[in-house]
Amino acid sequence: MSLNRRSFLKGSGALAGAACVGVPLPVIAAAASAATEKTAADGGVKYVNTTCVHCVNFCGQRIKVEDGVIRVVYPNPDIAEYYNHGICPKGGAGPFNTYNPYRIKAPLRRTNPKKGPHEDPGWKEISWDEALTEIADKLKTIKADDPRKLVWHHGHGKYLIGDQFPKAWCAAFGTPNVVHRTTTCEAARHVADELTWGYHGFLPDLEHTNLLLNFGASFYEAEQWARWLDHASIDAMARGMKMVSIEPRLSQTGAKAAQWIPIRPGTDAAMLLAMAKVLNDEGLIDEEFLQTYTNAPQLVASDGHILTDDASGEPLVWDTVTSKATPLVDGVVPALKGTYGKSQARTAYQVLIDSLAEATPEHAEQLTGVSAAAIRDLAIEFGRAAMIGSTTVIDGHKIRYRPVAIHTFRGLAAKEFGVQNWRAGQIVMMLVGAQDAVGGLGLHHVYNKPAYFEAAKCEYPPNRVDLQESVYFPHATHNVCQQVAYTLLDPKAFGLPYVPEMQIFYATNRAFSTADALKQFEGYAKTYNVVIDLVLTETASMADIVLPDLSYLESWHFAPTRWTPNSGHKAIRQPLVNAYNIPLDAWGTMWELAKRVGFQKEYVEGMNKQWKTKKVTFDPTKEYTPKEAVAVLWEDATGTPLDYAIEHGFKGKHVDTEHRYLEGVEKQFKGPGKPKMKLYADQLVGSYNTIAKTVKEHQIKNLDLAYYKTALSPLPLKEHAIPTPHKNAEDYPIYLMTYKRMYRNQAGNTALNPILNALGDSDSNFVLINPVLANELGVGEGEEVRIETRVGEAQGKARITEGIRPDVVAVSYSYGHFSPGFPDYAKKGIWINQALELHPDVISGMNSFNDTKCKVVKA
Ligand SMILES: Nc1nc2c(c(=O)[nH]1)N[C@H]1C(S)=C(S)[C@@H](COP(=O)(O)OP(=O)(O)OC[C@H]3O[C@@H](n4cnc5c(=O)[nH]c(N)nc54)[C@H](O)[C@@H]3O)O[C@H]1N2
Ligand SMILES: Nc1nc2c(c(=O)[nH]1)N[C@H]1C(S)=C(S)[C@@H](COP(=O)(O)OP(=O)(O)OC[C@H]3O[C@@H](n4cnc5c(=O)[nH]c(N)nc54)[C@H](O)[C@@H]3O)O[C@H]1N2
Ligand code: SF4
Ligand SMILES: [Mo]
Repeated sequence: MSLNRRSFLKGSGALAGAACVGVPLPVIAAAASAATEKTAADGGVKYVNTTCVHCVNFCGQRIKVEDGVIRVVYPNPDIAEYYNHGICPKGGAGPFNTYNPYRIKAPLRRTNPKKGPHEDPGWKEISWDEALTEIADKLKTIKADDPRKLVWHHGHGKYLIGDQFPKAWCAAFGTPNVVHRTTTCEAARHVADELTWGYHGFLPDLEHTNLLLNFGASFYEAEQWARWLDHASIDAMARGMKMVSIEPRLSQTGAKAAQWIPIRPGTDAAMLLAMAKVLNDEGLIDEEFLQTYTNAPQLVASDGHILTDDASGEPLVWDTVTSKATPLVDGVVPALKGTYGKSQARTAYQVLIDSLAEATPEHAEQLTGVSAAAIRDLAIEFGRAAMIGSTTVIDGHKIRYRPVAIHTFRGLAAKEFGVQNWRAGQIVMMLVGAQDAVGGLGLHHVYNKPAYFEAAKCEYPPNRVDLQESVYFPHATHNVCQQVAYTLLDPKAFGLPYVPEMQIFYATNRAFSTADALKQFEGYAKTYNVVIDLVLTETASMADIVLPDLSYLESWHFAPTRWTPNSGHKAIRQPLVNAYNIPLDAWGTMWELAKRVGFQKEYVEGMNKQWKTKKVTFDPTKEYTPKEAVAVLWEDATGTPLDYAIEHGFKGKHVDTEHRYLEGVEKQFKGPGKPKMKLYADQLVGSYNTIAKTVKEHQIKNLDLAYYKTALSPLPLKEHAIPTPHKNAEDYPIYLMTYKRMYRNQAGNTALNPILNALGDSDSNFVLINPVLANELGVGEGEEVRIETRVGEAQGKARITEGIRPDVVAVSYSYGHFSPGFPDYAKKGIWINQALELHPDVISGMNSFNDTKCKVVKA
């Protein structure tokens, strides 16, 4: 039997799970292909093209429905040229979450007034009308009093119906408090991008990359672009690309890399800065790129500001032709290095060089545990592989060619100094000129928001309960979800001018998924809560009323999608079944509440604004079903009727070379008269000064200015490789980190999936321990160990493996559930989040997950 790769992938995804229990993938793939062909003509069988929104990869799927029952999930083969080839075990097993007997099937009201993580709410079933009436009455009271007292939270809900709907709904209600989960996710990565090049999101240009340094993006297990990165990286490696994985734990991605560099958690900035120093010292620098695209030549005053021209307000550079400080205009050849003028201003690049004086590989070795020789070798390999100065011709366009990329997801982001860690990565990329180059890192919507280049407004008193963009989290452009609970515990301490009374949680198990998690429960006990979920999660335990929802296989949505370097697509999600005859999905619930409270018209007007509808718009005088709402969005976005989407599931398009390489960095930053990519993030200097002023003016007590000064440095520093627990938790010798496994998605419903729990050891997790540490502790494989931190403890079975540093233990996520609403089989394993210390990144609000230190003892 022979299978080409494409048909193999087409068939394999759906049943990949079964392969883990011993059936070879090609056999399954052949059987699956044969099954599709055989049954296609059968009566009662249909194949529906839809989008998986079970996780954030949004794969195209083709689903077999037989006599109204979902039978098999396949990847949609038509989407392969635009995005996913295969699907993952979660997607293949997804229908078991829809058919899950433990789903919430009717509205529930709490009967036990005492709220706490381990209190049984004493749920009592009530009618939809009773539930909606009670919620609408609460909302009316709050709206009349002070609508800001309502806090709306969503997590995965952002993708299930799009955050445009909740944003429109909250604006129409009158509250600024709409809070997404991104600071528990990857917010720091976004904010580092925004500060550097004016928007966020990137992908390595894998068709052309020759050397990929992967700092903890786990794209064979997790990641948000995994279903493109999986096949694109495999193809790239088959072509000869070398992948190096820099991560404390050997992930599945690391396992396929040519080289694994086990770095100590939380210390990447030190390694990246040392690499920057080596590139400088070796002259492996793209001077032309730094001069013409970045603010490297701009003159920095002694107070950290960039000097500007009195007349035009434009930044000054030192012109080597006229020996004068001048804005960058035609004819000016700016100095890249040096100190100039009466004020002895240094170029931004010189400031970087000076700040790197002590960032030697030897120094980095002490922090990172990676040998100086390995750091030096990698930097030189990277610098040479970048082929600085080279170009290539594609479709008649001569384009910068730099076939090297640094990629990351939560590896660099999910930490106390997440922004600075990824800024360090971006700086290394800038030094070799690899952003938006062929084979480099393709940036998304470059300079789409010029405001990201400005100092933050540093609001005080804060308007929002999560303190977003306040003096506390000045550049938190993605909300600060974990902060809500802390503010609720003491609103006055943060200067909040009102006290929130009600929270609605839509598709998020927030209390379970943040660090220092028990504090979240305390915060939620302060308010009247509504939870909309599929299952009775830990967060649902804190609710006064719980509402059911339809799953992603049961409801309509103009689905989110993922772009790739050479394509984009629009897609819908469409209902296949309604397993428990649930009458309203979350979208319908929001619609109904807006109607009952009396802000439906404003809500619909807000929908047009949020979705930026142009040709086809929502009519504020009309009633909409979810399907009709999707029709508006689809038709407006694609110009084709909904029927097209119902038949095909998506509409794709390829992007041309110009769009791919020439419309980002090239168009926005190159040459005179343009804004510049920020090698030196001067807006942080401005933000810090405003913070300092505000703190004095308002005598703010709970903000440590010295800490903020270091955190908001315009350049990453070695201090950003020393998270607070590394410095202070002296009696806790071991580093503790966390990661995701393939079998669980996020903090809730996949724990109940019987198929995902049947794949070998997938029903439980464990503590990854190196044999050296295990020996020291006298712990054998499978024996119980206890992890103790300064905030909590957790216990579970040891898994002894060489795939982790000896000074680190790792525990995976979304195990150890304890909700009384979950069956026992979904509760196995370790919940590590209550033992993780929380030291948010103060620039972005990002939650820290990988910075805690601990003791490990044999239990
Ligand atoms: N230790 C550790 N902690 C972590 C992570 C980690 O790697 N390690 N990862 C972090 C990351 S990246 C993130 S994004 C956060 C996510 O953490 P959460 O915000 O908790 O997860 P979400 O995916 O946003 O929400 C999951 C909830 O949505 C519900 N849900 C799923 N589908 C539907 C639906 O159709 N309708 C409704 N109403 N509900 C639905 C699920 O049952 C579940 O309760 O966790 C973070 N926490
Ligand atoms: N199976 C599965 N897939 C998912 C999800 C899921 O819950 N389950 N969630 C989705 C979501 S919302 C997200 S945000 C993505 C996240 O996707 P990823 O960021 O790719 O995955 P994570 O496991 O959260 O963390 C990334 C890696 O960072 C490593 N790491 C930890 N600390 C450090 C460090 O200090 N330095 C370095 N270099 N590496 C470190 C971990 O070992 C881990 O392999 O996954 C998405 N896909
Ligand atoms: S990767 Fe995510 S979106 Fe794709 S099939 Fe798996 S669960 Fe669905
Ligand atoms: Mo995430």
